[in-house]
Amino acid sequence: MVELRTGDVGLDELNQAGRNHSLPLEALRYPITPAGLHYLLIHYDVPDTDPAAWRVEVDGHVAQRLSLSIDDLRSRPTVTMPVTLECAGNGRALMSPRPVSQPWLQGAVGTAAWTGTPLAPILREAGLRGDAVEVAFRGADRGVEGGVDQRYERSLPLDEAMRDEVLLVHEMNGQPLLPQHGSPVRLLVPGWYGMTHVKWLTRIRVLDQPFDGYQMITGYRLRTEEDDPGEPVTRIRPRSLMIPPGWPSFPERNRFVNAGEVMLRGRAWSGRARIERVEVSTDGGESWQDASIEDELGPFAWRGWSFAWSAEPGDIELRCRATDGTGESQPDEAAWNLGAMENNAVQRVRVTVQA
Ligand SMILES: Nc1nc2c(c(=O)[nH]1)N[C@H]1C(S)=C(S)[C@@H](COP(=O)(O)O)O[C@H]1N2
Ligand SMILES: [Mo]
Repeated sequence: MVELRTGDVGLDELNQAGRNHSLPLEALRYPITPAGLHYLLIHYDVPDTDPAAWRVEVDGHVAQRLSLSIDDLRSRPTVTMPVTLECAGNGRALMSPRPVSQPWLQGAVGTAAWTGTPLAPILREAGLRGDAVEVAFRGADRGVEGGVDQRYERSLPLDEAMRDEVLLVHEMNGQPLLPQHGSPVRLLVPGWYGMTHVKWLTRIRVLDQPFDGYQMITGYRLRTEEDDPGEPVTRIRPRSLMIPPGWPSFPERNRFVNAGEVMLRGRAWSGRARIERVEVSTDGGESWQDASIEDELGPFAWRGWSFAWSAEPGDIELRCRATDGTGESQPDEAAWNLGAMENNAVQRVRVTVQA
């Protein structure tokens, strides 16, 4: 049973919010998010890990099992890629009712330069058996979720696992992974929502049938009723965010700017196709104008955008909206589901413009 709530967040949600922080939106100014400002989501506890003794076991429907140390992974061909990660639950706290979970506003996103080695050659080395259909990835962390005692574990269909950009990463922004981001090694699946990028990776299992673990079958499904099997959450939907302009009040975080030209800036991303367009509304969604967009940092990373706003005195609601190459745009209101996932509704920022 999913417990749904409306109204204020409770102490259980506050505990999650304190453990798992979002990107402060002003940090959208950095093309590569400094590691300490990157959002964080850990379902259970950060496990106690020892990089020197670490092994990643590759087994299941393979010709030959492998057991890889961190040095083994480091000595393999190395790739560094800027990749935007976003939690599938981003925006959850703005939905009503919401499930008791991590109560994100909108900052569950970040872009890091990840360094690691491609997964596909490792699977080829192990020798995929003809009956292989999926690959499951297990983390070292253990917890009870939905009444199920588990290790955090997610799977990918074989063709997704074999894509060139799927990496086993051991560095973030040129530094060994921090404990909270999956030290010593995590999976990176560019384009997919955050839950796919399994941290503290201990085991890679090749399966001859779809994996039926909790995080695949119960968690990360789009359902509107409990007994509906639902669609799986996969790739990131288009979204844009702006750096809230001006200065905030404390603690309400109301915002103020001076009248005159204000340069609005932000980032836009999608895991489905290239971002093609970003629009801005400075009149609460009545009218929209195109922002200028910068080149992307890479095929799986966000694009910067900017828009020169002539701010006139008054109380204003700003909005921004991204469209990707599939033609999908952000909706004004998010479609509701039990897990409050894939909320990519347009951001609204209220600003008082002072004369
Ligand atoms: N082992 C493990 N991997 C995990 C998680 C977890 O709780 N345990 N959380 C997932 C979720 S839901 C997200 S959104 C991302 C967050 O990655 P980050 O904390 O490095 O930003 O990690 C994913 N990988
Ligand atoms: Mo997530």
